[in-house]
Amino acid sequence: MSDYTLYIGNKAYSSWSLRGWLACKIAGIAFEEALIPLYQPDSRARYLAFSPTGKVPCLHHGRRVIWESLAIGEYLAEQVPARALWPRDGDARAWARSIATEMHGGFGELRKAMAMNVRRRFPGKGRTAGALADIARIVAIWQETRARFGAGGPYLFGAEINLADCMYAPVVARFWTWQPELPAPAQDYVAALWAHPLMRQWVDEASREPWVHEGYENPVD
Ligand SMILES: N[C@@H](CCC(=O)N[C@@H](CS)C(=O)NCC(=O)O)C(=O)O
Repeated sequence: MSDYTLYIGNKAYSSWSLRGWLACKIAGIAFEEALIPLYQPDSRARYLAFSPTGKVPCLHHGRRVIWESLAIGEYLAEQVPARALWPRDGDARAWARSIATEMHGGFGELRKAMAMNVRRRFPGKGRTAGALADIARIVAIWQETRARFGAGGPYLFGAEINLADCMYAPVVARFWTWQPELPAPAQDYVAALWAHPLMRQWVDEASREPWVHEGYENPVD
């Protein structure tokens, strides 16, 4: 039995879980996946039993508990240095950490207006002024990152996805669902990450989940 356990929420909706799960996958660790659905009467109590914040994702490694998606990424980068979860080049690594942290702490308007639901498409909806402002900044981040560091492949830092891509993966999922207008380079990045085998696996598993939460199924505008 693996001594890593990753606690996550519904694959259809849990954007933070997707980040933690992708980080575990690209780290190449063997881990048990404990999916505990959100929005059930007992969800809060169940989450508090494994996570001090009562939130997912949460990684257990032996006696260690690591919560917060970015902390999980940092922990795995330290545990599995051979995998280069952050870029090896110092300039690229500083940049990657900055854009990952900007995602972790920001873009609340986008998150509010365009929730992640990898099973549904709501083209043209959710375009609040705040969401559009967040999208403009994200497009600029992607464009500049790819221009500086992405020459070797379709992802932010080239040929392989790293922790920065993990942090932006739920944004890619949101863009697939809500289809905001994007310049071609951003569309290309969305298409590349959406087609990545790990994203395909996540979406496929989400499509087989039984749980439906109305809050994610009916856009207001
Ligand atoms: N900043 C946290 C956010 C975690 C988070 O908000 N997770 C949501 C699911 S996507 C959650 O657990 N919600 C349950 C709750 O708030 O009761 C992280 O990076 O992991």
